[in-house]
Amino acid sequence: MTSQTTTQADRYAQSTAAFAKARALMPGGVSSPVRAYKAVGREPVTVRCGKGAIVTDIDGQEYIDYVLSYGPLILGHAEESVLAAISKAAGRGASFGMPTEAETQLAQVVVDAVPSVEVVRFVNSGTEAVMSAIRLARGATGKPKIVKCTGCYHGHSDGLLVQAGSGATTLGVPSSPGVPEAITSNTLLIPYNDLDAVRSVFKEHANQIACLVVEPIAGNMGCIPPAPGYLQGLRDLCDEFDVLLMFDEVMTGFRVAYGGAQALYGITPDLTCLGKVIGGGLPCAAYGGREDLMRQVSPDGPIYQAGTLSGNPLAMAAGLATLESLQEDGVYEQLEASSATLEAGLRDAASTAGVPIYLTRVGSMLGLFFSDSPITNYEQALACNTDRFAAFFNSMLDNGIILAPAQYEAWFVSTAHDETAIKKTLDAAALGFAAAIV
Ligand code: KE4
Repeated sequence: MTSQTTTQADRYAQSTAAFAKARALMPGGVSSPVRAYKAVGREPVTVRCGKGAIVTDIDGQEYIDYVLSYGPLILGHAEESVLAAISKAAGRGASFGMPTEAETQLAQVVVDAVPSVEVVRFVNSGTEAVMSAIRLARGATGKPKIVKCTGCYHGHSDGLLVQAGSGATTLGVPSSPGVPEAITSNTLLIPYNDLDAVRSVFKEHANQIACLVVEPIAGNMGCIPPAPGYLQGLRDLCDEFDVLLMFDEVMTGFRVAYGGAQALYGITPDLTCLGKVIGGGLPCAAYGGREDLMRQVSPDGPIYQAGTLSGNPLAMAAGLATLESLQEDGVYEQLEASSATLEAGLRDAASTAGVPIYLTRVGSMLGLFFSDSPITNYEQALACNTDRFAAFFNSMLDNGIILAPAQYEAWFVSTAHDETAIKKTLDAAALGFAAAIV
């Protein structure tokens, strides 16, 4: 029996029935594992629709949404200008497999916005963006190895499904069946926020490392900002050891600032991966960077990468409408103000309930850790009290607030999260922290 009482079971009756059907047909009943709610000990709600900051489940219950599709919906659900752009594009045809002006328009917006991007290629997911950018880094440098941080997630391509294995140099070993060790042996793992570890692995594998890929703000072990000087240190060490620096800004791009984390912190990588916000909720991602590197991508150069639906006109339209809205004066200031109010209120509510938390925030991206000590890397994140997180999550859901169902995800705020939504969230959080004292 799940953690729901009988009346709660009635509240979620349609979702429960729908999830049973889904489970019969799809692994875990979902199209992506985190959505199955395994980490919080209950069945997920099935969503009927969304509008602004609210999603409504098929039982008719409304929730203030901090998942926002794990980041893309920075303007909230079903935003009018995005809907209109998608509808207009759809009326002209869904896909052509031929150049369209919309791709060039969105490419121009990305190149103008993101400091490192001189040339850009659109793909369909963040996984595809990072996988392709790594192939480019290896092809351009002729070096086989890559370096990533434990706790950072860059999609599910084989070489990135690794965990620290045995061996002094933290050689990557597969974190999933089906991934050959021959592939993960080229992936080297280091802790996040540790420049000594970077220097050490660069020295040990000198001349073998094509790139270091990193989330400039880690968003897949909760939200963990870079330590002061960390990103500059990465830039300096990559220059010293002739390693390409790749920022995975799939989550942070256009989220924490219009130019992403690289604009916010003033550090320019050699390659950048984007996703989520640039598609406005439709499947769209991209990789880009220095022109001398990107011109090596097919058909300009020999490094192959392709995609039937890459640059899809509907996704381009949704992305263009979204990024155009983000160019308006005051948008990021509004996101900053509402997110800061949420942060302060969460701190107060946890303090009142006597629950130790470690709360992080960069712009409209937050991390709430049930921990009485700071969280700066994956090892520390793993030590969090996930039972308290689950209790908090379930209480929030039952009180009309829907969060990502795992301690190791971030909260996202949209321009649609107004004062009323934030206040309702904080009222629910007071109950949630009281429930979390387990
Ligand atoms: P996708 O392949 O899911 O579009 O992107 C992979 C990816 C790459 N890089 C970063 C920094 C990411 O955050 C992601 C995907 N983020 C997760 C959220 N933790 C997507 C949610 C999911 O897997 O369902």
